[in-house]
Amino acid sequence: MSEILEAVELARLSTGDADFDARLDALLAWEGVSDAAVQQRVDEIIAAVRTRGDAALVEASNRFDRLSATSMADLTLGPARLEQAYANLPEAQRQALAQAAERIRAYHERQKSASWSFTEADGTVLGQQVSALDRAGIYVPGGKAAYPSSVLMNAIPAHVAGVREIVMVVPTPDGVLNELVLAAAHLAGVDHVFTVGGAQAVAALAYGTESVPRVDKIVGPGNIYVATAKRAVFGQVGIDMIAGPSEILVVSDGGTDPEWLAMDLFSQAEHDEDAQALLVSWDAAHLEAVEAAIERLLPTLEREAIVRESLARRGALIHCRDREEAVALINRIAPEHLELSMGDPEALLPEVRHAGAIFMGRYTAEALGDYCAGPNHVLPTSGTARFSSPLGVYDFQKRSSIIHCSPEGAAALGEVASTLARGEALTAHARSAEYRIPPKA
Ligand code: HSO
Ligand code: ZN
Repeated sequence: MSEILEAVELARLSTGDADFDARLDALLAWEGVSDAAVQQRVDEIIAAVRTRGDAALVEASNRFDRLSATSMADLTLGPARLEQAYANLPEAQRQALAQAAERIRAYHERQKSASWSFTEADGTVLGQQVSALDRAGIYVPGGKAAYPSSVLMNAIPAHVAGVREIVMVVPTPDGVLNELVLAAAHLAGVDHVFTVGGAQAVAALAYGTESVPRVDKIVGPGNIYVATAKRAVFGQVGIDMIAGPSEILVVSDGGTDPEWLAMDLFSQAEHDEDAQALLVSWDAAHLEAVEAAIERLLPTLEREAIVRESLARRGALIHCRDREEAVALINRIAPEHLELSMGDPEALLPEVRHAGAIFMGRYTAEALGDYCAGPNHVLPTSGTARFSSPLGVYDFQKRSSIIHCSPEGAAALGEVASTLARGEALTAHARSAEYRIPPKA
């Protein structure tokens, strides 16, 4: 059978269909990380690294990545090596990387939150002091998802927040290093790189070894072993999120070139067979035109097989009645990426409550945001935009509360605290507060 004659397998849904809700739910369903066998292996690896440190880390790396390291020195890259990777890049790549890094940095600078305080009438000062984490660990996947752009997106917010030390881990199966990833690490201000990956790398970052400094938070995507390990060490360290496959929801008013939209859907679908690309429109003829464009353009793709599989597994063209239905769908799906491909996206924007990143108008391809527009491309997936936000500077900052009572303030608050403390039968609390109340004259 000829490839060219093969029709694309892509679900077509209409909000008017009786089974619409069930079909949409089935498309959106995504099983998170929950495999008992994986869990057990991960626990064993973590225990080994925790108790035997570098030796276990070297052993696991040799075994899983087919290396022959004799010590952590063989799995460590210093600043000079990162700088060399940057210097040796082809000029066009070096410039593009530098331009992207600069725009990402400028955008994230605006996210920095500052300490604040205020003074009450009796002189008591209340406030919040913001400080950066001491150390952040960045997990960079090896293999098919080794993205230099993700190094920038994870490390730059940490750097902007003022994190003192940024440690990156990246597996190098068969010893293969990705020079662009190292160059990005140099640009983003990464301090150390260890060429280790998997659960063993997560364990090393969480507990520290003789060579790997213990970090305070681990960010970055990874395979099921990495995700399971991050879950297991949460509490010992902070983590960012457990990311699912990437998704895009395009909402079109019918006025955008169907080929542009087909390629926008492909750009997300080419990440992974489980990635999700959805198109919603109230213009039925337009949906057909995009479907035709998909058929036409699919054979021109380098990653045609992955895209076909992704569209067949989780893609859909969805017809809705009007803009109101489109808005309801957006908020129900809570997509990682939302393209409002229309002439007046501002009219719809205030009604969008749940989306990781919103790409406005016909010209804003998601791909621009993936690399260089400035906002972060690490975004909440699988509907978690209902309660979470893009990775940002705020993920590397934390807050301490400040209370500085004046004598008058201590007296006034002492009365309140004493009453509540006696109500809880915590009399040492009550007396501690009462000591600060001057005796009545
Ligand atoms: N769309 C991906 C990010 C990415 N795209 C990296 C290309 N490189 C997840 O947001
Ligand atoms: Zn992408």
